[in-house]
Amino acid sequence: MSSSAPLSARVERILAATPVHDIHTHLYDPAFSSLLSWGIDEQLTYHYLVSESFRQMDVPFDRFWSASKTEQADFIWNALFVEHSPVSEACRGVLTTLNALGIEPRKHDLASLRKWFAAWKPADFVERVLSLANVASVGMTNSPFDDEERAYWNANLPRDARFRGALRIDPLILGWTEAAPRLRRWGYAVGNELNQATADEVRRFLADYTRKYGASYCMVSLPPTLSYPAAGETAWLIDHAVLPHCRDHGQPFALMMGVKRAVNPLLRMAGDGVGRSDLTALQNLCSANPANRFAVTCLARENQHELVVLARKFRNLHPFGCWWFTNTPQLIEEITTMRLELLGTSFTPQHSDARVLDQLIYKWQHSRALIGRCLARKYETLEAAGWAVTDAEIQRDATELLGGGFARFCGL
Ligand code: HDL
Ligand code: ZN
Repeated sequence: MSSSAPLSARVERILAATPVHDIHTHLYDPAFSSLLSWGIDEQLTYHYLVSESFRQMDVPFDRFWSASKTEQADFIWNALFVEHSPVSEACRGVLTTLNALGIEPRKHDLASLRKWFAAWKPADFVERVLSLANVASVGMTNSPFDDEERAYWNANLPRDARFRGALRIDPLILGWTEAAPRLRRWGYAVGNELNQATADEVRRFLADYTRKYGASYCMVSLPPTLSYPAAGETAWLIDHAVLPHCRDHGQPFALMMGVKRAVNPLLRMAGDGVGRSDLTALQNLCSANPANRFAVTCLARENQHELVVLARKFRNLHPFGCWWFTNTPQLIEEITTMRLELLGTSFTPQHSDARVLDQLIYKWQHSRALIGRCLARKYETLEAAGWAVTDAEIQRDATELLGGGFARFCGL
């Protein structure tokens, strides 16, 4: 397509053709077979749809949770697709995914959809999805505290290099009382007292699992109440173990700020909520630790502008993603435009957070379209000021936004 083509079409073409490095998902290497989630029932029982379906059906919680995955999917399909229009982002995502896979959802009932998915070999389906989504790599969420996952790592299975490790350490820094005895059982001589000897052993634990899981960064999700500096175990472990570990390994510390866990425990994984964080904690982290790098996403819409302004003040702060409840077309456009207008291209607009492999298709089709729309609008204003962008420049920007900038920030 020549440069005389409409700008929006050039941007759309280049973004679609640029493989994305998805920096945060809950997907696993296909070798971790029981942990890799895929197929129509997994898509429909995604916790986003679970919470939405309870609003449209009067199934008692314990009746739902005691049902099979298939029956749960039946409940959800009926409540959100048959009895009501599937206009939510997560519902639309199922339809986008089926459509991209060549299925006309209106012409199928769940039984025939299940038959269609059952015909796939997992390895072939992985290739199909990664190709359709044009995803070059998938950042996993690897928790040393997840026993089922630990067993797969201990089995030393041949790994798919496209599935990249990331060390998830919520239990370590948010639940030290429960984590300390587990570290001791794993051979790390941490005491109950937070002193240098304990810090050294926590750092040895982080280094061992960074190496074992091939992690390119450490990540934690944080409550809106996080304060820093502060007394208490969380700030102490961050200061004395996590940040020195990240400096030793030249890795960023990834913070996902503002989650309120178990707002409604009856919804189980679907029961988490959002709270506005006091980003003074982030300001203090960036300011007090200039040799550390922080990749940060915030869950509250109200935190987005302050996060961007903080990123203007601290070059060791890299905003990323429209996370979870902000992963909607309206908020992706708002947040991405805000970031472009205040940070240029020095941020990472999206991660998928996919839990089900198939979701990579819709999460990236929807986000590429929105990122492209925001970018094209900015390029149009440049052209109006006499600065016509070339395809090569659009490609450079797309590569940076779709994971190249984050890779550089990670020192990869
Ligand atoms: O803590 C996280 O990484 C969140 O992404 C949660 O896993 C959440 O349940 C989720 O999947 N959000 O998209
Ligand atoms: Zn996540």
